[in-house]
Order: sequence, then structure tokens, then C-alpha cells
Amino acid sequence: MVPDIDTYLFDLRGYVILRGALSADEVGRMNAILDELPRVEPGEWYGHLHAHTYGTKDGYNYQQIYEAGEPFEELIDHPSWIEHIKLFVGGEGTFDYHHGPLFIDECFANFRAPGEAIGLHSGGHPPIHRNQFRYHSGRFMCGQVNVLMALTDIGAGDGATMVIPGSHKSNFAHPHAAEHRMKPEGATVEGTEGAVEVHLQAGDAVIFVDGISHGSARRANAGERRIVVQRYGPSWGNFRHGYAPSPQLLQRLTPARRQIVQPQPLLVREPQRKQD
Ligand SMILES: O=C(O)CCC(=O)C(=O)O
Ligand SMILES: [Fe+2]
Repeated sequence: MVPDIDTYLFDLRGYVILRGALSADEVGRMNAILDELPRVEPGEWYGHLHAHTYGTKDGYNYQQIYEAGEPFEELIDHPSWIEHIKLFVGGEGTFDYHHGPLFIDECFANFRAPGEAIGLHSGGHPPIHRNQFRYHSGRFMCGQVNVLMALTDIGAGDGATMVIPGSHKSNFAHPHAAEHRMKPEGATVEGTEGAVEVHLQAGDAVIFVDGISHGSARRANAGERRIVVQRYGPSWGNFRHGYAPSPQLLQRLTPARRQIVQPQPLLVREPQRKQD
């Protein structure tokens, strides 16, 4: 079900672009919800959403965005990418599937204002289990595969995601990484040799292995860039930030979606009552 060209490009470059992954209606419904959200201070909760920043002048996040309503719930197992994700994370028919196919360990909406950018990160130096790219014995085994969806058009000057194609397989750190990497005072990937901007129209998505060297350009244009990111890994993963899905969300999800959000409910034995 995954076009051969997508498999080829994901393996070769570490990312693949899905044009028109979301319809104008889907994008519109999500933007309408995001328009209504107050920008509470990072660290504060708004319902089951958590306002957050990575602390590097890269924008404002609403974490746990699958709590924001049905249009966001539909992203959990969206037909435009779910088969790609299953293929690239891998594990079908093995112990990795013991608790289902996948787990989302982080999902958020990001709002990027003029002057903001995220510096270069990932890229195998140091090597990290969680986000590694791996292909072994005829199957992909990637630790973390991201879907980054554009909710606004993202072109030149808009603070686009940047990637170094092929860097998921690199055996060397980029020699100029220090200049461009994430820092509290901010950084941009622009000017990093080998890095390219990923330009997207609203509704397009880019699937990338988190182990690729990536970051973004600095937003120069007025207005704001809006994206949603969902990170998928094997079903035995754990939450990146320690959030837990709300009981209300779990109750209203379809079984297939619930399996991805909470592969395994945690069991605790009731304390034994002392017999009188
Ligand atoms: O903001 C961006 O364009 C890049 C986001 C990013 O680094 C990620 O989703 O892992
Ligand atoms: Fe990233």
C-alpha cells in the first residue's frame, strides 16, 4: 500500500513528502480549533492541552494536541500515512507488536512567529536508540518516525523545516554543527551546507526519521507558521514528556486509535483488605 517510490526515498534521504495528505476541510477544522485556543503561559494547562516551549526561541507548542478535538483524533491513524509509519517503524509479526503496531510518544501543534527558528539537531551524533534509522534483515526498524503536517503554506521566509538529506546514515558529525545547533539564544539551520528547506502547502505532510539532521529556517515573514507533529515508535515506547492521555479521550477513541495512544493499560493490584 506504500508506493515503492516513497519507500525508496525514505530509505535514501530519510524523509518523504506526502502532498495533499490532508484535505482543505481537515486543515480548516483544525485551524478553527487552534484559532480559539488562548495562548496560556508555557507550563500552564488549558484543559488537557499543555502549553510548552523547547526553550530555544523556536515557537510556542500545545502538547497533547490529540486532546483538542475530533479533527486531531483523526490524525492518530490517518489513512494518508499510517501504512507508511507501520512500514518504517516495522515489527509486524514480532514481539515488537505485542501491544499493537505503534505508540505516539509526543504530539503537538507548533506556532512559529517572525524571528523564530529551531536549530540543527539529531543526525546520529551522539547515536541515540530512540530515534535511530535502521534497516535489518529485509525490514525497517526505525525508533521514531515523525509526521509533520503543514496547517499553513510554508515557503521561503516562513520558517520551514530543514533537513540534511541522507544524514540519517551519516557516520560523521556535521563539521559546522556547533554554529547551527539548538541553543537557548536561538539558532537557524540556514547556511548549513547540505541542508535543504522542505516547502509545504497547507495539507501537505513530511514523514521523516527523527535520526536525520534537521531543524528549521528562521521565520522572516509576518504572520505565523502552524504545524502539527506526531511522533510514532514501537508499541513498547513511553511518553517523551510524561503526559498521560485523559480518561475522556481514551473513552471516545476508536479501538484502533486507543491502541496507538495507550497500547497497554497499566495494571496495579488493589491492596489487600485486612481481614477483621
Ligand atoms: O519546527 C520544525 O520545522 C522542525 C520540528 C522538529 O524538529 C521536529 O518535529 O522534530
Ligand atoms: Fe526535531
